[in-house]
Amino acid sequence: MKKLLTFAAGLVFASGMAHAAGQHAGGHGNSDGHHAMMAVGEPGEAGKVSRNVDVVMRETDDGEMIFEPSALDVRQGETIRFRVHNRGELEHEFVLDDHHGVMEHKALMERFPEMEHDDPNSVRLDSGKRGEVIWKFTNSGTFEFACLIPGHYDSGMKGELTVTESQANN
Ligand SMILES: [Cu+2]
Repeated sequence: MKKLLTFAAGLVFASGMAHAAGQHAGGHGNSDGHHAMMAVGEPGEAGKVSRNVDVVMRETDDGEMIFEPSALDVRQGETIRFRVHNRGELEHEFVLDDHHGVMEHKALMERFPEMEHDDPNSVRLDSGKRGEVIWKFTNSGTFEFACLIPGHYDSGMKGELTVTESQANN
């Protein structure tokens, strides 16, 4: 049941996003089109990683939940391996998306707290665990990374991800 819900949710996000952004680039004729059409980019290949970026997730003594660093900068065209480490006491996740996608996903997680998603733009980790997301940033713009486990985003688990337009066309 969880898998079905996850899959259905992905379709809802994708169609909502496509309509909102009016995007037509990419994804046509691709059976995995709902990922390929994401504004933030597409799943990256391990063999094409240009850079590793370390991200820590944890709670603070004064009750916040945070990502370190709290903002990330990449260049358009880069494939990044995000090496995510949950150094907190609670379960956390790292999700990459545009603001619209994050808000939709957040609302869904609040309605279905048991929902699990193993999409390539996210990794969910138990306390003390490490994981990674390999992602290719095909579009420039301002995006987000977030933890959408209910309550966490509003406790501070969000950050801005800026993708700078590449000078050389690669
Ligand atoms: Cu969290």
